[in-house]
This record gives sequence, C-alpha cells and structure tokens, in this order.
Amino acid sequence: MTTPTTYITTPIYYVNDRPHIGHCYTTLLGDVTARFHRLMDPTPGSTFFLTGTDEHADKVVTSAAAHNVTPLQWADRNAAEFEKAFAFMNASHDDFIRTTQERHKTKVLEYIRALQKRGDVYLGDYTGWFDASQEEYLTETAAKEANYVSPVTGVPLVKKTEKNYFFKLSAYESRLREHFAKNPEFVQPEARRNEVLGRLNELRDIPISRAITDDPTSQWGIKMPDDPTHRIYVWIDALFNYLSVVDTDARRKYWPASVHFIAKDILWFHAVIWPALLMALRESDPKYGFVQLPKTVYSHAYWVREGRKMSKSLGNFVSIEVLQAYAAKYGLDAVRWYLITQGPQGATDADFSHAKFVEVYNAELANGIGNCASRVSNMIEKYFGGEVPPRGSGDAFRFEAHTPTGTEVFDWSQLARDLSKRANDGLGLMQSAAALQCSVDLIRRVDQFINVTSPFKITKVMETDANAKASLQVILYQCAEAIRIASVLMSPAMPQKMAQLWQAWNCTPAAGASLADLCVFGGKHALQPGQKISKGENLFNRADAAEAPPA
Ligand code: ME8
Repeated sequence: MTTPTTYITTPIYYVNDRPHIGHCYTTLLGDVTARFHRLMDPTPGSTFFLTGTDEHADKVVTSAAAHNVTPLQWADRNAAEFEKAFAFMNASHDDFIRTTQERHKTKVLEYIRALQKRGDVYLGDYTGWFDASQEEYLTETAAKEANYVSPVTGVPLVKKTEKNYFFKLSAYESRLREHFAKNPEFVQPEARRNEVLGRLNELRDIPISRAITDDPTSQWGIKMPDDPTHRIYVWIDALFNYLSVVDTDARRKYWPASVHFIAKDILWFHAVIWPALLMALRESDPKYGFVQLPKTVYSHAYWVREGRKMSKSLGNFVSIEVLQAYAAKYGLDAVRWYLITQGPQGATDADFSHAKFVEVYNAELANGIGNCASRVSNMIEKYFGGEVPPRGSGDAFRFEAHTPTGTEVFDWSQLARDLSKRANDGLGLMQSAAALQCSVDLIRRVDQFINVTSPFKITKVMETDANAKASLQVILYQCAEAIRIASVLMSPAMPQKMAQLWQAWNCTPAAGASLADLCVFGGKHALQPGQKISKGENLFNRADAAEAPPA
C-alpha cells in the first residue's frame, strides 16, 4: 500500500518583472497550506510544496534586450529576485523550478513526443487575437468582449495568423464535462467552477507551438521535437512544470497534485487545457499510467490596493519593498498573518490597506494572542514562580463560572475538539484562512474566560483563602493550555512568533506530533504542571493607526 501524500503547487511566475504582493500571496498560500499539511501528517516527506519561475516568455527577450543582457542572464537575475522574495517571506517550498533547467526541458520534450505519438498534435493555421502582455491568444468572442485590449493589462490585442502545431483540445470536451460532473471539488471556489463550466462549449483546438523566424524573440524557448522551425508555446511548457518536477523515481509518489493554487487570471489554462493535456498524456503510453488529474485547482481572487486595481500603468503594485517595510515595522509574521487571513482566498478581491492592516494587527495579534499570552504568563510568573500550576482534579477541563447573571460553562475539551475539527474541515477545502480563524476564536474565548473569572481579583484574596488559590490555579492552567493550542493552530501562518512563544513557555511541539494530537486539551502534548514558563518578550507591540504607513 502506498502512503497518502500531499502535493501543493503555485503558478510559476514570469521573470520579466520583479516579484510583488500577488506572487508573494499565492506562494504564501501554498506555504501555509503546506505547513498545515506537514502538521496534519508529520511523516517526513509526506508533503511536497513547489513554486518557481516561468522563463520562456517573449517578454523576457524584450526586457533583456532593453537591459543589454541575454534572455538567460535576465531570467537568472529575476529568478534570483523571486527566490530572494520567497526566502524573505519564509516560504518552505521543497523545490524551486525554473523552466530553463535541463531537468524540465528534457521532460517537456518527452511529453510533447508522447502527445504526437497519440495523434493529438497536428500542423495547421491559427488566426486569433494575441495578447502580447499575457502571452495568450483570445478567441474572437473573448477579444470582442474585452474591447480588443488585454483584459488583464489593457494592452491592445493584435490579430495574427501563424502556422502552428495544434493540440486537439476540442476532442476532450465531453470527457472534461464528465470529469467536472464527477469531481465537484476539481475547481474551487464554486463561482470559478461555474465560470469554467459556462465556457466549455467554446473549446477549440489550441496552438502549442510558435514559429521561429529571424526575429530573435522567436528563438527563445524549447524547440519542437524534430522541427527546428517551431518552439513550444510558453504556456504549454509552463504547465508541464507541475509534472516534470515530480516525474522521477523518488518523487512520482506525489502525483497527482493535491492542489494547484492560482489566481483567476490563469484559470482556463489550469482548469481546461491542463487536464486535457494530462488525459492525452496518460493514454499515450503505459509509462504515463500514473498521470491522474490533479485533485483541485484552487483559483483565488485578486489583491487590489486601497480600493484600486493594481496595474503597471497606475504604478501602484504593492512591491516586495513595501512588504519588507511592513515587516521591518511590524514583524514578518504579522505581514504573513495579514496577507493570509485577509487575502482574496475566496471569489472576492481583497484590499491591501494600511488602516485594515493596523486594525487586524491590533485586534488579532497585539490585543489578541500577544496580550493574552502576556497576561497569563505574567500571572503565572508572579503568583506561581513561573511554574505551570496544577490542573485541578476531577473534570478539570470544564469550568463553570458563576456570575451575577447566571452560570457560564467553559468546556475546553469540547471546544478544542470542535475547533480542531473545524480547522481540519477548512483545510480539506484548502481554506487555511478558515482554519486560522479557529485560533482567533479560541483566544477570544480565553479573553472571555478571563473577564468572567477575573483572576486578578482572586489574587487579592488567595493568601487567606485556599479555595481561591485552587481556583486560580485551575483558571490559569486552562488559559495557558488554551493559548498553547491556539499557538499550534496559528503556527503555519506565524512560525517564528509561535516558536518564540513556545521557547518562552517550554512547549515546542515534539517532532512527529500531529495537529490532531497537539490540539487535544490536556492531552499528551499538554502543558505539564510544574513546567517552567516565562513571560519572554512581548510577541507584538500595539500599533498606532494614526501613524503613516511604512514605505
Ligand atoms: O501568469 N492578486 O505568471 P504571472 C493576487 N507564468 N495574486 C496575483 C495578483 C494579484 N493582484 N497578480 C498576480 C503567469 N498574482 C504564468 C503562470 S503557471 C503554469 C504559469 C499571482 O507572473 C496569481 O497567483 O503573471 C496569478 O495567477 C499569478 O501571480 C500570475 O503570475
């Protein structure tokens, strides 16, 4: 029996430009999901996370020429920028693919040969509206709808006719429909799935090559097998990255991909062209029998900035430098938290605004886990010499607080079970933001618990009242243990800050501990009475909303 694996990918990004918030966001989404999965199944190597760069686009040649370097030098320079950006974001990818690497180019040639062998590739004429900024042809209908300018960048479309090799995409319509019908989770969210279904009747065969001419731009790319006058269309070359990286004896176990994270701009390629290519490949040769279709294509919406679409012409992209300035001021994990919890994970665009950043930072981090952990560890230091107090006896993880308005029950065991289930359900749907929300809810409950039980008041009478002391011990134990669980749930988004807390509290999760086990209240990974914890440095200092945004 093979063990289940998780394979998470991001788009591979064009190297003609520098990385910005959009690229960082999708890679962060992959990263947080991968970190969650590594926690859910801690078997080493059970999760594989891939990101990288797409380098054979025509615009790389144009940008390179403008900078007096070769396309490869330009690609090298910018791929390094992406690697640096993702290292800065603390992304935990297992590999970084560049499509100019031999390992990829060799595989792409094998795949194209296989499609040819199957009879799915033919030479023909193609006329269409070319969007040079996206390296993409639009159909007449789509071009007309977009007023003959690029729907993404606004650059005018150009009508072109070329001799190209075509892939028989139209032959796959009914099989694609069947796949969509049988696998409702194949394209998410729902709105995006419906969008694709609504367009499946537009399927035409698609060009998978470009002619090579005297124009140097046309010479950049992987040559078609046995035809030096054509090169493989950059999009086909790019899509194959997901497979080429894991098409080795050691890594084939990762296929099919569990999720391709992308944004809505490149949905059609991933939801329609890619599965059809894979079906064709699988049937071309028994050695590709392992090529099942990816489980899910998850297409998120866009970041916009202060309410406006980000574009080159407006010059308002949230650049990597802006993210670095925020990180310098508030800490990288706060930036990761903001992007992942407030980002456009669903079908609606998300606004990057300083006011919102400060609001979320204060509510969920400085006044949330930060303040909560500091209050609780402060009291434990002050009243119990920095040692985790006893848990109490009996049904210790359920607290009945008697207030003037009635009795409020804090059933921690149940709450932790519910939240951990909710987090798992969210992760099953690739909803890391929803999973993280569970940690916020848990911290809120701890705050309510502190408000209702008023441990500060109890400290005043505990010298003379043994019951009061016992009660305070139980309250603080329960607060601290709930915070520990919240910190585990937050750790995929904020690995450094949570590691800092665990160090101060002596509760770094044991290697190999699973998310489910770590989230059991009072379970085998619980805080142990008598174990030392210290307050440590504040995790997050409050931010002032009136201050100018970092720049
Ligand atoms: O399309 N908000 O590369 P690309 C959120 N090379 N995400 C955004 C965004 C925004 N405003 N802008 C960009 C390509 N993105 C191809 C992909 S894959 C086989 C080939 C993110 O550099 C988002 O993930 O234009 C989007 O899909 C991707 O960057 C496009 O990156």
